[in-house]
Amino acid sequence: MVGSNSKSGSQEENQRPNPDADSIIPSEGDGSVENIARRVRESLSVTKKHMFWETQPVGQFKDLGDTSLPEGPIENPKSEVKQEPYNLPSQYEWTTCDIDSEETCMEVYNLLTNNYVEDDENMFRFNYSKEFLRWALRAPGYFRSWHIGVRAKESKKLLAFITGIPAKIRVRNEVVKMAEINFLCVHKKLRSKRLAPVMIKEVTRRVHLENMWQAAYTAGVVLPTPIATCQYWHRSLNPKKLIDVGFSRLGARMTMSRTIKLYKLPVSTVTPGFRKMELRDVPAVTRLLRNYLSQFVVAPDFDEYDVEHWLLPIENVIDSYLVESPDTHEITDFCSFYTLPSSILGNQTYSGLKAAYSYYNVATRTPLLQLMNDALIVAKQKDYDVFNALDIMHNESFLRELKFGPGDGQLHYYLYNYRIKQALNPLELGLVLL
Ligand code: MYA
Repeated sequence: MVGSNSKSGSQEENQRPNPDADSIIPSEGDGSVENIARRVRESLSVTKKHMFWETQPVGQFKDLGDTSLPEGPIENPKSEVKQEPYNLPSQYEWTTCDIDSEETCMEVYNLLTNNYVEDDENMFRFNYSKEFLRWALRAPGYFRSWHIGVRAKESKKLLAFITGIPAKIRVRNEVVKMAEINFLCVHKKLRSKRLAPVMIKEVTRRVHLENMWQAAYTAGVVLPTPIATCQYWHRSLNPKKLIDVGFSRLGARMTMSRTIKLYKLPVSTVTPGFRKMELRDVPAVTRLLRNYLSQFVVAPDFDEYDVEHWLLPIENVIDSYLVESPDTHEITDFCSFYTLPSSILGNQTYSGLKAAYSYYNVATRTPLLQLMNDALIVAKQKDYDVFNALDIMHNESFLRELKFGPGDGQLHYYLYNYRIKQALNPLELGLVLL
């Protein structure tokens, strides 16, 4: 999961005719008020007490820099796993959410639509679609018991949610069966009552019951201890709307018409043999992807079932394109993005933002820059307002040139019960969580 609803950074933005790297990258040296505030917040987080997280088998801030600690599992599997659920305050009860049920899926959708992740200024809130939730939660080999809700005992209203799905994740040379934890959400009226720790303990217990002992997750907040901290970048496709709704700002010395011209894209893709992925492409795409992901320190270990589930196109959920050589019919390149709209809070004209998020991209023959430009062109054809990408994998090589601008959101990656000696550079990460 994304865990961070980022919008375009407030610095100069990238609405310049020829954005040059030095002028638009905030990175460490950026002195904008937002970035200074964020760095102060983050340094405070490291000294903050974490009553719950300090009790968990995760990297602890006090151990930062202690290279004597070994990499790998922090604690051994337990010989016995608690059989009964954790206790909730008496007015609430556990429920297992059957995402196949239209009614339950609607309840989850409504809870998240009204209470899930917002940006720092509360202008946008993620609005995962029901189809997306079904796709995200019905992963190969999924356990229904890992889709956990909390209801009010009396009214039966769904008030909180957390999910896990099984995944094989490779850390260096070790493939580990993990849970990917996502969609942790507590109704706004029930915040700060320490419900989240109980939910995390309960999902942990249910993961342990399936004999899995590690997990991966992402969040916009700093917790003990990120294995990597990444940044979102945004490529305007509909700059006028993005500026009108406050997602981005008009750059200095820029007019609206110059901005629109700057972000204009060709009407059709340029790479010969560029087409939508089909079921028959699963073996070739799996080979491409496995080979590509093998270079990263942390990456999923995808087999053909995973590729079929995670990459075969589903309208308004996941888009995948590839390049089939017109001569040899070999599949040489691949790109994909998922659809995650955000609700626009309190705007008279617009209610939603249609955002594409870069997923997995592999270029072996076509330059990655050209492949991603074609992805932008398809996203524009499909009426997306913005195309987002993290600075992970090889994404940095195309972000600036394709006129992405840095966002104000950071995304921290975490592993549960697995120590990494040193924080990773985003370039070493080959994992995208939804
Ligand atoms: S990230 C998306 C998280 N969701 C949102 O941001 C939606 C909007 N916010 C909310 O719904 C609530 O604010 C949430 C917290 C539910 C986030 N990850 O109950 P509290 C710690 C982990 O009083 P609330 C995603 O889905 C916080 O530091 N912990 O707080 C991945 C404090 O602990 P400590 C978090 O605000 C989730 C404690 O909770 C997060 O009412 C991965 C306070 O609890 C967070 N995002 O509710 C979960 N935010 O005192 C971990 C706050 O120690 C999975 N907290 O600082 C771990 C692996 C489990 C499986 C293991 C298997 C082996």
